Amino acid sequence: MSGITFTMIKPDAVGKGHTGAIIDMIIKAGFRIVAMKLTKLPAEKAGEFYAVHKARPFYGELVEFMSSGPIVAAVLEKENAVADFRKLIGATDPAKADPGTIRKLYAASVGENAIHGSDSDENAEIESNFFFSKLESF
Ligand code: 3AN
Repeated sequence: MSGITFTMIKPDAVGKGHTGAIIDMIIKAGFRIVAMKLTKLPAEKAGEFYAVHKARPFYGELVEFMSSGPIVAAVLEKENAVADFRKLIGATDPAKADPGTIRKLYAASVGENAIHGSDSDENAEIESNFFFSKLESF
């Protein structure tokens, strides 16, 4: 069954000029881009997006980082999208990410880890709706 996932190429990866290479990997892995935009998150919006992490010690740092520069947000479609995309991006900590994954190639640290991928179908839907109206996807 076809499903969707949501991704953000984070400010570190966009700032270092890795956007094109990462989008190329996503397309070659078989994902269809349903919606995509280059945008910048005000701290307030970044805080809202990561509200589930509010109690974690790194929340302030995460919000500051995610609003520090442009990001690329996208909705991706593929069979088994959530799990397959998590495989493509690799572990949260790039030191533990498998070779050939996006985080292994482009992430510097657990905090500045290049890319986001939804962790469930439910969150994929919520996160996609946070950034895009249904009219913007096709
Ligand atoms: P993932 O992005 O792999 O789902 P989560 O949900 O555990 O990982 O964490 C969300 C985001 O919070 C990560 N992408 C990362 O940017 C940040 N983060 C997670 N753990 C840490 C940490 N120990 N220190 C700083 N930032 C962290």
